[in-house]
Amino acid sequence: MEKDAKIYVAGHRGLVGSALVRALSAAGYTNLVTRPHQELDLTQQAAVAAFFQQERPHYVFLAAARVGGIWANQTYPAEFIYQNLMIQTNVIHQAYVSGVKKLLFLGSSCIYPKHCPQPMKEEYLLDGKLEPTNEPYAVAKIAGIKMCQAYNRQYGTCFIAAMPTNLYGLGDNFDPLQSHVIPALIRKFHEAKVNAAPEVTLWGTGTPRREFLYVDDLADACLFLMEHYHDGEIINIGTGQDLTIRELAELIAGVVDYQGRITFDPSYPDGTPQKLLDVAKLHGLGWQARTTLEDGLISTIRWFNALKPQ
Ligand code: GFB
Repeated sequence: MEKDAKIYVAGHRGLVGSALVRALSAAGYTNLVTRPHQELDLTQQAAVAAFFQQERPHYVFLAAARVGGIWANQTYPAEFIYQNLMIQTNVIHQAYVSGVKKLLFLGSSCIYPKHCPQPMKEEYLLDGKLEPTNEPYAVAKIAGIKMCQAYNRQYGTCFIAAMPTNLYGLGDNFDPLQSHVIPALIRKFHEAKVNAAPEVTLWGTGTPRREFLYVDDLADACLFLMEHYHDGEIINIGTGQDLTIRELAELIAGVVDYQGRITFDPSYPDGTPQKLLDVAKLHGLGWQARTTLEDGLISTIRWFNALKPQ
């Protein structure tokens, strides 16, 4: 990507999009195009077509999506499948129509089967049944992958698709119900400490294993892939390391300095038993995550505390 190339970051106010804007700006890219949701609703076909005709970006990072944790996925399945299908279909199609040089579509590690061998290699896509808690979201993301590949095959586009593992970091959603596990736990432990609560109850059994990537590392990987990856096959982005939700909870409680009891409520769903990406392909290209989970948590908690003073 030339430093003055016009680059559209779709979803620039979200966790991923805002990290992409930080990374692109820091790397000296000067011609970024963004639109807040109030000005451009990406679920609206005509509005997206008009935007692409007007702006004609050279490169697109497609980070706009309806996302949420396990509860949000279970509670709003229709919104998750509808909004994601609409957003990605409109953006990918208009990127083709307006002659975008290259597009990066962001999927998710939940596209892999529920009982996938671990770590999950790219080739396991569509090898088995999906995890029911997020099937509508995963189906939308799989449609996005297949759409990129179909357009590449039929129209000769260069649309690449990367699958990040569970993400966290600055700009995350800390809603107690709708968020992913890391922001939820940061908030729960923070509030328990402030209120001197003797116990914090978390969802599920605490035994599922998850891999977490700091969102600024993800943004770095996305820029790297825009420069160095031109293949239509999907590529995983992760750290290659996982831990149990209980271990994660103990780590976050330690950073927040919460000393009460941690209990689990198994009436809440666990989701997939393990989600660990095989990152050999990405490592082979020369990219590796830099931020340890502990350092990433410290930065995220600092950001959260600045946002919500006690
Ligand atoms: O991050 P999370 O919501 O999503 O939950 P998934 C991860 C694990 O943490 C689950 C447990 O086993 C939860 O039961 N957990 C414990 C909690 N306490 C809490 C809590 O207070 N809040 C939350 N949210 N979880 C999502 C998918 O799955 O992963 C999305 O639903 C997406 O589609 C995302 O792919 C990356 O890892 O289970």
